[in-house]
Amino acid sequence: MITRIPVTELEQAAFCQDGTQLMTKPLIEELEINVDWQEVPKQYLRLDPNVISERIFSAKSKLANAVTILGHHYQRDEVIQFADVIGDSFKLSQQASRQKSKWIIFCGVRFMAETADIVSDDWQKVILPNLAAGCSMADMAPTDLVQDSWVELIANLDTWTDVIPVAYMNSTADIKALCGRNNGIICTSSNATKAFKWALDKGNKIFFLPDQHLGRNTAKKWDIPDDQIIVWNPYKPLGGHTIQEIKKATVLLWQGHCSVHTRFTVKQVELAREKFPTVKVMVHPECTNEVLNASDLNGSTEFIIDRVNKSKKHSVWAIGTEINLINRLAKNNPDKTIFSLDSVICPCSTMYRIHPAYLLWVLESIMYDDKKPVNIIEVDEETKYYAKRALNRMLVL
Ligand code: CIZ
Repeated sequence: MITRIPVTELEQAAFCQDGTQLMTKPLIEELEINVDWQEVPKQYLRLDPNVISERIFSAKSKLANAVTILGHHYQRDEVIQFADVIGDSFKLSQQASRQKSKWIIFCGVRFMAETADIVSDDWQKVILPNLAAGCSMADMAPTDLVQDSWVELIANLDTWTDVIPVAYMNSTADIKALCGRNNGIICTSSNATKAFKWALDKGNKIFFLPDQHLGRNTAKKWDIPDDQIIVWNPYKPLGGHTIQEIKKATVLLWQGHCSVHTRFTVKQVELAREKFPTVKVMVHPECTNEVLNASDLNGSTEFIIDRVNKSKKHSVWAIGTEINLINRLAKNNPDKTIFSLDSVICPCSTMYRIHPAYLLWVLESIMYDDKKPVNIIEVDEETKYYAKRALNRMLVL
């Protein structure tokens, strides 16, 4: 059997390191890490990070209101310092639809820039600084495989409206559009519970993609029994199940995962508790169900930030999410002890590909000749139409 592992997944551990801080180096040195990088003009390769910062400040002030920079929480500080808005993918997309600038530079990953293009006006242009910044989870659900699985699934059910596709925001525009075409909806990690209720009011099954862990954790919040939650393996006929199993299932989970959040383990939770008896363990719902059960709290990126910021002085937090976000929380809350559950420093390798030199390159491209911008992300009209339909259903939840 041939399976396709996305290159973004194979390269996920590329930036992991033991015990040292992540430090931005000239791009040429970071390119030595052997992952897929987009080529940039040679003049950007050797620039010192301080020089890059000065030039970004200068380009940003010259472009003024023509440009908005959106920075995802998982970006490095050297990029975040230039963000006009910082947020999770949903908040940033909402912001994209409210901005009045022509150029929206999305420092995040491809599916986020696609969503920004879907919700922004036609005269606005969305730019992703490095086109190699995919998302390994979104890449685990490529259009052709999902489309074939969907056709196979509905062909084996009594009526196709029995099953409602629910896609996590962290999916490609094509997958969002598949939901829009087929009575489905989009959700984020903060409204997945409501989206499940919405879907089960309409049909009797959910086809959830691409993250099996968020799907399983959400199904469990609704007390859906284990034998009604199955994983759909797209490389096997009928996802690896019998027709009886499919008919019995309430939730079918696409076999995808987040490479950052699946690094966290129950053992790490136990070690944190041994070392700090008063610790509160908080994890993202893209972690496995075992890790969620071992933790004290779980929630979306915005939930994690809010809880830590509002917690008492001297509180101790072990957190299971992306390391740039955890480091920033620790820096902004010096009166608390905040650390990652995982002792290995392992940033999201696709987010980390937005080296500041790429941000400088795209800004200067607009500044010197705005007829020849680079790295525009454009979703075609039909995909936009259906993806928007699924996104709009989420907005009324
Ligand atoms: O969608 C996002 O921004 C991520 C990665 C997670 C979340 O909980 O917001």
